[in-house]
Amino acid sequence: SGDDVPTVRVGSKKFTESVILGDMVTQLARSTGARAVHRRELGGTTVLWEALRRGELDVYPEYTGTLRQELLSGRKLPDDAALREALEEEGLRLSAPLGFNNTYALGMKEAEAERLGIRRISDLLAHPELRFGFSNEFMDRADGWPALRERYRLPQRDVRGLDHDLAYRGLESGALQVTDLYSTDAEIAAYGLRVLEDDLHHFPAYDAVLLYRADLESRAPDALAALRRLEGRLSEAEMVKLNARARLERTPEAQVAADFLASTLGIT
Ligand code: PBE
Repeated sequence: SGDDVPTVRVGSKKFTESVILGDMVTQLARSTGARAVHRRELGGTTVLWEALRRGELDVYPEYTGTLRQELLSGRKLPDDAALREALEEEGLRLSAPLGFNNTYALGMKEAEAERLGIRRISDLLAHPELRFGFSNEFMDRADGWPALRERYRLPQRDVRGLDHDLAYRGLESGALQVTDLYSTDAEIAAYGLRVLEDDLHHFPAYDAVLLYRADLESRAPDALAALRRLEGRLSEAEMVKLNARARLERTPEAQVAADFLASTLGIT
């Protein structure tokens, strides 16, 4: 009967890549006959994490570095086994990595970085006058601006928070000179930005994974198996291309997701 059809509740964060991945998950779940709802752009990292823990969501795309440095930053997690164990205590599990790392990085317009001789984050020490603009979440996170400033002893004081999607236009107009990039953003190449070397290795790896409630394994095993077909299937180059279709060509995320599933996994 229809009552046997499980419902999978999917979430995504407020940025394009997260929505594309959420749409892939939603479509994969539906391909097994499950019902799936996608709460798109539900909020920032903490909002998604809390909704999952409260049982309002079953699954959302997350990043290993975000789990380690932000969500579980109070705990000692020397390796992946320790990370999985800490999540298990919350009733949560991880897929294997999807295949790409989306790290934070600092970026500047190529010509300006060249003129000022800036290649590494350490080079910013010699330019206290630069105008910084960081995504709101980066301003607050345990791996974000306060820790980065301390690690590199950065002297800049003209630092503001903004919506990540506005940062690229801010660089274009000159309102900002330095911003946090997400390394799979299509704008990095499109706007000709220089990604500064993280020479003190402040940022960890942010491998994309699916974070899900352990009870999904008994409640919707077929849907979960379908989602896990994304494991190891998304290279960094592929993810940049998908982000470019959505952000630069304005193709709806659901269409980008559907085209990827059709061409890579033969799911229509
Ligand atoms: N990231 C880098 C962040 C945003 C940019 C993908 C690791 C995150 O969503 O956790």
